[in-house]
Amino acid sequence: LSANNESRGALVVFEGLDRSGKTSQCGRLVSYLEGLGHSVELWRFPDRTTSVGQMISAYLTNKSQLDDHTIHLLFSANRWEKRSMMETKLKAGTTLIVDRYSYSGVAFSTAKGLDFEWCKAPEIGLIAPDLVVYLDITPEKAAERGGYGGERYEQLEFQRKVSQHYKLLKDSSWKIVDACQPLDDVEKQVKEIVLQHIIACQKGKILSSLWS
Ligand code: 2DT
Repeated sequence: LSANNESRGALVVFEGLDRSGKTSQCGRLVSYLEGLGHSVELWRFPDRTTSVGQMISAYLTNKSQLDDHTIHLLFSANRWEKRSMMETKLKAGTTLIVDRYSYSGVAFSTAKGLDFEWCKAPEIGLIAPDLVVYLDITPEKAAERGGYGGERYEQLEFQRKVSQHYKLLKDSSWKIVDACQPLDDVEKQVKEIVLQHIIACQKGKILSSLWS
């Protein structure tokens, strides 16, 4: 995507089961990086603010029913509609901390029984994260954490399947963090890993595309 050696922001994605702590860790990390003077933004997928995002939100809150393939493609479209803004921000030097990305897309849809390669196909060409922080927790432990909300997918049996499918997506950009540790310990590890990657991107690490 970029053939030059210019400093850029890092694309850091958080993945993990529901209740693994992604949202709190992303928030803490962004405050920390801002405090250090970094240019940083917190993003999340699905982005429910767009018109595609509103269709996704209606589906997740059980206000609408959609075929499994259809909703899969909407989640992907929701990333595609943000792709060029993502590239612009990264090239302008802003680090993006992203709560869920294509890995959620594939893990959740394959957990429903859709074909793995079919699920990956619409993600091809999106920007590849520099780092995926996987907050690792067993579905049972996650369920103990104050329970799930009422959205579709927030059920123990389904989360077990998602957990198995996430494991098939692990690649060299992944760092697995034990999310059963106290929040402060998770936070400390996350900060260290992320800072290393931000530095690599400042030194001109090339942006690449999914899936490689
Ligand atoms: P939140 O609870 O984090 O808002 O997620 N999901 C998410 C998918 O099935 N496919 C995707 O591509 C993405 C990004 C995971 C809402 C739910 O949507 C699921 C949980």
